[in-house]
Amino acid sequence: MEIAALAGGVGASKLLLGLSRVMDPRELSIVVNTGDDLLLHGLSISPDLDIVTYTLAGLVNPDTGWGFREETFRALEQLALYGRPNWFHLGDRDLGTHIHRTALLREGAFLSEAADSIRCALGVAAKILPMSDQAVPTLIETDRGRLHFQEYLVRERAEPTVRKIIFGGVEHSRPAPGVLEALDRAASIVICPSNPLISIGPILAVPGVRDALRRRRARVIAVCPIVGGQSLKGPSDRMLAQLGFEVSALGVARIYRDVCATLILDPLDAPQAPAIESLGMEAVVHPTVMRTLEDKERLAAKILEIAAQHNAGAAA
Ligand code: FO1
Repeated sequence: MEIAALAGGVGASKLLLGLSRVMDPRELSIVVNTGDDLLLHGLSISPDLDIVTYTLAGLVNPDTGWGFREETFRALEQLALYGRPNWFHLGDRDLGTHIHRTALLREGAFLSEAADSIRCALGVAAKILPMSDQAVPTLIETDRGRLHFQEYLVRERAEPTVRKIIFGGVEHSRPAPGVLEALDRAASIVICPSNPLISIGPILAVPGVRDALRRRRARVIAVCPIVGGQSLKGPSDRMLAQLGFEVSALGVARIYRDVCATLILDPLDAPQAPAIESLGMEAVVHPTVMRTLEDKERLAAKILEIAAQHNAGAAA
């Protein structure tokens, strides 16, 4: 049973690790947000692609959820000595990835080919696809001016008030090779528990992707990233509120209702299930907070159970 997933970074990777352990990972295709990508020190950096790849390779730093475990930062110290910005913490080993990706792109490769090269070298069996081979930077219009997403999140610590989110040049982008095929072929499509606006939003904005999900809406399962009115990771809750969205499972359901038929929400939010169902979605109550490997595998197994039901329903 093939599964496709739409993913941001840290939150998504927890679920993807669970999925890759309870199914044949070769049947898992992951479409990753690249709106967070940035150019720094002349290097092409793709944080979400790397977070997903390092996590599935068992190499991610467990404390941060990004970067390599047991990383050192000697090169960054040296860059700072030369007066270069050091607010984005690039580790020594991580820099190897960025140098390799940048070299491949300079040699004429596409981002999807670079992502595949890194995935294969790190021994990851699941397919990892960037949402697009074209650059679609996520820009945040704030009370302190327009910022690149990483400047907003990391340099400014998500402190500025968000007024608008812009997916730069998205109208000229195309889904990367394999993305639409994976979405069309999958028994189920999983929207990982990532920020709906700045992690999943950019993927859905690539021309053709939202329509692909709408066509397969009955097979789309989203895991709610908001639990008890708070985001599981990062500034999603603040950002949703600043842009006028309700910070709740119901608020997330409203954002996804056109592309998704099933929303998995935490038992803490069970009282919202009837309101979610009145939007024409199925609300499945299941623990979504993933602290341990067992939590990740349990949620992944629940998703496979729903996917199998979808499959059986379609066959009947
Ligand atoms: N997040 C931080 O909060 N601070 C950092 O210095 C930082 C560096 C970094 C380097 C490589 C990488 O792949 C990810 C990194 N992240 C860092 C995470 C990243 O900014 C975000 O978590 C994602 O872009 C959002 O999914």
